[in-house]
Parts: sequence; structure tokens; C-alpha cells
Amino acid sequence: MKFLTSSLLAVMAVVSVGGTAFAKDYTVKMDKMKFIPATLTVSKGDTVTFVNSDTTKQPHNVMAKDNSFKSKPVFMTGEKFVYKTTKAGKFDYACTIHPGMNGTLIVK
Ligand SMILES: [Cu+2]
Repeated sequence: MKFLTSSLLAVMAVVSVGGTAFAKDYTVKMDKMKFIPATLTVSKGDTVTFVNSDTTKQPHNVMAKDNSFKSKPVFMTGEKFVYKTTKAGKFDYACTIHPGMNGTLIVK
């Protein structure tokens, strides 16, 4: 019984360490003409949710410069754009409504 218990603990330890193999969810907020965080690094398969949480009620969008991902042209406060990453790379993106509102998504 003692052996069984320690084996079970060992299995549980492996499962929790192996958690990095599972996809994670990240959030990028859009507020006051900024993406927060402006640079985000994730692993391929992870999901990034862009949330318009702008306290000044500005509309925004998310457009990757190489078209790898893009939201609808305008989304309002409280709306989200969810992108499940499918390829590795460094993706610069912008909100085309607001010049200078840029972000970078790094997928490893
Ligand atoms: Cu914007």
C-alpha cells in the first residue's frame, strides 16, 4: 500500500510537470490605444484572446501584418477576438483604426 501511494504521487508529479505540454490561454487587453502586454510569447497551440477592455470605449481591431490572423474590422468594448496559434514565428500586428497601436506575438 505504501508503494502504491508513492507511485501515485510520482504519477501526479509527472502530470503536473508535464502541464507545459498542454495548450494555455493568454489574454491581451486593448486599452487606451495600447495592447497590453505589447509583446507576448506563447507556444504553438496556445490560444490568445484579445479583449477590448478600453475604458475610453474606443473600437479596436487586430490585424497581423502578414495576415496570419485578423479580427473583424471593428470590435467594441467587451468584445473579444480569439486566436488559436497554429504556426511558429514572430507576428507583428496592429489596430488599423489607431496609428501607432501595435503589438507583437511570438509563437515558439
Ligand atoms: Cu485601436
